[in-house]
Amino acid sequence: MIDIWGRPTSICTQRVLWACTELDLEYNLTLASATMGDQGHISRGHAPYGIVDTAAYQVMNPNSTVPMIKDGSYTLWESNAIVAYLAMEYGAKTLYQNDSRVFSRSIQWMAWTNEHLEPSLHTLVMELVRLAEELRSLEAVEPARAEIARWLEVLDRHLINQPYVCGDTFTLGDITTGASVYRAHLFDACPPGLSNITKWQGKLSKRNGFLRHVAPREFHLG
Ligand SMILES: N[C@@H](CCC(=O)N[C@@H](CS)C(=O)NCC(=O)O)C(=O)O
Repeated sequence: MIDIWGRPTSICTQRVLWACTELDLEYNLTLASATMGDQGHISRGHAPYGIVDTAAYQVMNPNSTVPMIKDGSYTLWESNAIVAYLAMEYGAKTLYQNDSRVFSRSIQWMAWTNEHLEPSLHTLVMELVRLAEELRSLEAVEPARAEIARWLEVLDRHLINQPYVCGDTFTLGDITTGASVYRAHLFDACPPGLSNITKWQGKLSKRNGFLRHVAPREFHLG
């Protein structure tokens, strides 16, 4: 049994939970966060789940962020590292065909997602949903959408000749990238006409891990 600390509204936690579902892994999820709770963000007066600011948690994750996992005595933070660990440990064949080139190509797209999509997605989720209205900077919204759109055009061109980010088969790379692109779509940052992305998202949207951990709109817009 793997212990996971996180929250359903965290895109980084969603990656880990989706990977567990792909791999049929049993896990125990402890809700944890310094900024979000059941009702929403702390800036709107809501109580956070907590735990991340305790000394016991910080020994395992000095960043006080989520997600984090504990598998036996092994602790790990950084969601893409966690997804990579789960794939190597429990699903090399399932999530990267046990092929180091496919694994590295997956990591390439996971890093691309963090580098090019996540900062602007963070802006959108904070400014449009999470922050109390008096704290929002709405002038940041359109530049964030434009930045995401620019990179999604790169991804769309990449998907012209292949159904998944690493080729013909679903991999861990599709988990991280797919969840973030879904969020971009919910925040109107996905320009019309990117038909290869639409086809790819259509395939991802049928997977159990996506349906359970990423698809619910309230995980992004709540
Ligand atoms: N790059 C890190 C980011 C970690 C991070 O900032 N996580 C967010 C949630 S996606 C967080 O902990 N937010 C503050 C909180 O919930 O207390 C990862 O991928 O795990």
